Amino acid sequence: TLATLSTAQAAAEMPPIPEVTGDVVEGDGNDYTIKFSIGTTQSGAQYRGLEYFEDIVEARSDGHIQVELFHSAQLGDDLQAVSALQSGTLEMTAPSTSPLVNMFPQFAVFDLPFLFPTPEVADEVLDGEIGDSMLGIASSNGLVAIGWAENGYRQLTNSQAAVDSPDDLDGLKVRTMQNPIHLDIWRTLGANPTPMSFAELFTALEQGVVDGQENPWITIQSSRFNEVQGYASETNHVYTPFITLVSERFWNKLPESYQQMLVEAAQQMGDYEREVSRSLNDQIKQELIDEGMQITELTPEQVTTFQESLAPVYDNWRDQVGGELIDSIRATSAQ
Ligand code: TK8
Repeated sequence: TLATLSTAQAAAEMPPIPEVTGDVVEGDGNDYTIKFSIGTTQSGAQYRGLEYFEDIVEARSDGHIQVELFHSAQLGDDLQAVSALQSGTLEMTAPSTSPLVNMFPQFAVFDLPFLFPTPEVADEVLDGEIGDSMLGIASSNGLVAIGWAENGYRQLTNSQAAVDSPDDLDGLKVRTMQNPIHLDIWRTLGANPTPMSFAELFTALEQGVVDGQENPWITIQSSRFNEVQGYASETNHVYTPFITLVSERFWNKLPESYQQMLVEAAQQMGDYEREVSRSLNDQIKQELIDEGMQITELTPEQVTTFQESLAPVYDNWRDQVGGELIDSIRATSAQ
């Protein structure tokens, strides 16, 4: 089918999985298995990153750690996978930060609209002091947070009509992640938002339970949302990271040498996954157009209209997120 074919083409043009670097690490003589589950599909950038992670960990542990990969929420959606980590029935997952905001209120910074103007700014924040402190915050509640990757810049899709201004959103039923800032964003824009797990989304779009959703191009295509959504708008309204999490129960069984190696592998995976995601972004947008999706690109003035409409969201969340944090990210952007 067309969808399978284009997925295969996209895969062919992904940057190749790098060679594993780094020495074999001495463990404690025991063998371990890591089940690593994600919500996105096998044809996305995230899964490709996991394949690299598997290569690194199996090579550097000399086969003493086996990594088993699960995609498409086979072992649960983002929230279910996180609670499986907490209870110790799953070893690793990499959710979007947004569904975790009730557990880690500081993550709300990643939900503020238009805060990260470029991927470079996102990298500086994630790979710098702010990102490190967020990993520290998320290393609690039975979780150990060991790195960042990206879901990416989110784009609106819908089944009804082209959207280039908040006026077009009046009453549109938009699925959001399970996150109060996202709900606020779409309410503020005049839409009718419903929070829902990603695992239920395709069916909800197909059956018309919701009219639209928002996700990065690569997630839209790899989940084949374009088969049930005729229109898209290049809004880039939120930049969503993926956070790499390990079950603390599992982590505490590992010798320190393996813990350190997993941190290094998560960093290498995150760098590579972001490279894949970014190199595919424009290519996949074009493929979506070729497959018949009508994509509306916004003029700078139209983007400004969205930004101005969303000013109240900053007023509502500034205290929870922390004014200083917002200002320091703005200062990073201004450099
Ligand atoms: C995948 C999710 C997804 C996210 C969402 O597990 O729920 O819309 O963007 O990609 O993390």
